Amino acid sequence: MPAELLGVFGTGGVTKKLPVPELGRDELLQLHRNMVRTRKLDERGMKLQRQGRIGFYVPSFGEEAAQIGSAAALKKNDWVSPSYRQQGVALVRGVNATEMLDNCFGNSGDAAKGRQMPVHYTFRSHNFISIGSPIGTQIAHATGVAMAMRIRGDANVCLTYLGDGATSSNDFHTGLNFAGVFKSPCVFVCINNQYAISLNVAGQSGSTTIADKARAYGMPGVRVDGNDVLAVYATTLAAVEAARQGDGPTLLELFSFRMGPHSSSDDPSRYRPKVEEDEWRAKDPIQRFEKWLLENKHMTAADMAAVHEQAETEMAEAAKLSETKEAPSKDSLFEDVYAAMPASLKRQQAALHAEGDAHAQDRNAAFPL
Ligand SMILES: Cc1ncc(C[n+]2csc(CCOP(=O)(O)OP(=O)(O)O)c2C)c(N)n1
Repeated sequence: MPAELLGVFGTGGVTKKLPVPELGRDELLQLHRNMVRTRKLDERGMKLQRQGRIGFYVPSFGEEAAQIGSAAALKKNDWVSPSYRQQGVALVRGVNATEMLDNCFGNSGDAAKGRQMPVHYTFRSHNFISIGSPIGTQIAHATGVAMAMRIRGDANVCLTYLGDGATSSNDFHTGLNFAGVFKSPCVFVCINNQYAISLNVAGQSGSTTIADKARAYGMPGVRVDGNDVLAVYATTLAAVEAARQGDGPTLLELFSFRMGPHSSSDDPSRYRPKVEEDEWRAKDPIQRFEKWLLENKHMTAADMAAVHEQAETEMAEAAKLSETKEAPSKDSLFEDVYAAMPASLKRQQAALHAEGDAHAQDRNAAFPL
């Protein structure tokens, strides 16, 4: 029998209802605030790209509940091994929007010193591992990180994010197989947004659900309404605590939908029926949570409007600040590889300086994606 679909709100095809998790009002409001901040950051990122001010962006529209609910279940010392659609997770980990947009601008504030693609963040002090573009590599990294923590005797968990497409990668098998055998304290969170760029999940997997795949690796597979932030929080917390107590890994499938394009280079109208998009727009995770918050009298409509306005201002100001920062220095090109720079690199560095501003006009060349 395929895995049940769990939910707290009880709509959206849920087959098993969960109790409301024990969260105080401040925690509920924090979940809401971070979901709205994620939406506003994505809107800002897309606008910056459309205006030609950054080269590329990857929005996570529709996946706010999946990101915020799962990340909220982690403790400060836990680790995250993310995919490239996890800006909401970074916000929950305490990264500020300017730090993220610094990466998108590739400026001197960027932790990756402008050497990465936009939206490929790395935040060591927030236990947020560098994002890599090759699909699935973060899964095997997470298993290894979790195993290393266990060998060191830390009571920490590593949570990794992957898309439905990533379940076809070699690293999915490698990571889940190893974790299943050695009981790594790891949680595999698959945000099933139903598309790997243009390929629908049915073209990706012969399995009825992604959660069902867990059985083959000897771990629980849990399928959750990924647009229900309370269900995501409750199920992730249970999986994280099981891993922390030595009970081994879990595969969570957060069933959701990518409401926007795959990236700023994509046009989903070429491969996705509009009726499907309309159907999922009606299940917008922010609107669903807001409905619940209103019904349960945790917030008023005016409170919500204020949160949206603050988040809008926060992201506009972050973008303004990032855009004023200078590019990384030319000398940073030569840093971080050798403790003592070899003579060959010193010659190249001198040659670069001798060129002066000869290639200044190339600086604003269009990004190739
Ligand atoms: C190994 C590898 N193959 C192909 C690609 C090109 N690619 C980039 S994103 C993507 C789709 C991934 O889909 P999914 O894992 O479902 O995640 P989503 O983008 O939906 O969040 C592909 C095929 C890649 N980056 N790496």
